[in-house]
Amino acid sequence: MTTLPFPNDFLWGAATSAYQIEGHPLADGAGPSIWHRFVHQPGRIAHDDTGDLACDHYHRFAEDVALMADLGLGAYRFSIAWGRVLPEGRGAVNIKGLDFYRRLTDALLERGIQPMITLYHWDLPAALHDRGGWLNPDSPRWFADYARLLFDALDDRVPLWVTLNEPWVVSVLGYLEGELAPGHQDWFETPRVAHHLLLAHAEAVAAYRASGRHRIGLAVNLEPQHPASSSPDDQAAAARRDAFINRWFLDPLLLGVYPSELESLFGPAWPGFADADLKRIQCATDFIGVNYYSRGLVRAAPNHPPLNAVRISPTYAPRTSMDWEIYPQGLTDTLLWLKDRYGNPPLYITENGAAFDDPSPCNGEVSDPERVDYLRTHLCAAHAAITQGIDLRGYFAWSLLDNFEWAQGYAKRFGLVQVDPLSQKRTLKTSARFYREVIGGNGVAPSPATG
Ligand code: PNW
Repeated sequence: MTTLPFPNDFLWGAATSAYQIEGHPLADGAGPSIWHRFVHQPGRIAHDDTGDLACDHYHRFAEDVALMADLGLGAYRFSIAWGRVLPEGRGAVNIKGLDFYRRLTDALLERGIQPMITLYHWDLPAALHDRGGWLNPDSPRWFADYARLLFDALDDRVPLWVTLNEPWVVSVLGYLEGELAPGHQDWFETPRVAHHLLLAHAEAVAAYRASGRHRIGLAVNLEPQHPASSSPDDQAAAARRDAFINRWFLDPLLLGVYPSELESLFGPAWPGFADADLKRIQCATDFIGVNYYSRGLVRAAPNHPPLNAVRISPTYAPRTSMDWEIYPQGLTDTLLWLKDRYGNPPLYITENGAAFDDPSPCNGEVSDPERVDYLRTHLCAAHAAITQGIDLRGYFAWSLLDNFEWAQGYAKRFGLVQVDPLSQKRTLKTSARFYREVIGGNGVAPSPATG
């Protein structure tokens, strides 16, 4: 069988986030998050689903860690709910909340699974939101204080840290489009939130340099932007969207400047930022985490400020049940673009995966050939970029479990493992078995037919 081999020390993992899987968001003294509030506003989430129970991982983490071991995972990326550890977001520590993450970390290490901890996957403590949240210039310091607490508690056992998950999604879907918590639609707020998130990352990295002994990075969502037609308007729209999505956070972090396009896009809503801030933001980050799902096919749309561009779903192309085009080549292109533009930084694919309408279990297994195909083609795409010299250290499938897919609730399922929302029963999908073989062989066969 022809298999494409991955580097010897390549890390094979799967990813989740706290609010999406844990359930019991107020248990043991935890403070509510903006997500807890948001889901309890009627009409915000499909079917008014909530994360109140989610995958009940808060109680079932030992079973879930056993599942990970069964799949042969070498690493697991999870996030910490800030409000479990600091119910008010700052100040008094809730030891029971911290203990949950200590027990989870130890359970992983006992099975030889390396933890990668994301400090912020969107669940800001509501108490901090009431003080302005990410709009408050003190927010980077709040975040760094919280980060320092976790470094002190867990860095002796945790080799990989991610400060923020997808600051673009936090800023744009949370503060401009309003689809995610806190549900604002204000383009004066958006660039300020983005700036404070970049400063928060920088402050946390600075705190890590003082005491941390391992590696810390940032996870960003990236997608190549292609014009939907050869018209100059569509081409210009795709270029704007590239600056807006792919370069907004990475240019200041790695090159020390915001893309100049942003100022013209936001016009009067773009604040001037101090040079000292930009100096602070351009900080040594040990790796970039890449969350890759699809590409953007972009059409000019004059009535859609600030971008005047929209992403369309090509009806002729294969799509997932999120309506996202399946476009593996875009992963190779994204990884090579990172190498060329930013000088070959160390990379992890911190998320990659797909939602499909899976069937019910049959003979103890869930058949999901489309997800197997998605994973196979994207792993081949990652391999192609490795052969062209990128420094890719690991791959994390999104997601280990079917979970709470934000505004889509439980309707969209990304898991390698099916979770029945009523019985909480976990059932392996074919894709989980496929991934176990990839991990076992440290490589991927390009097509089942050649096997
Ligand atoms: C990521 N976009 O979100 C998140 O990190 C996960 O929590 C989430 O479950 C997963 O992708 C699947 O949606 C994204 O519009 C949400 O470009 C939206 C976009 C990208 C990523």
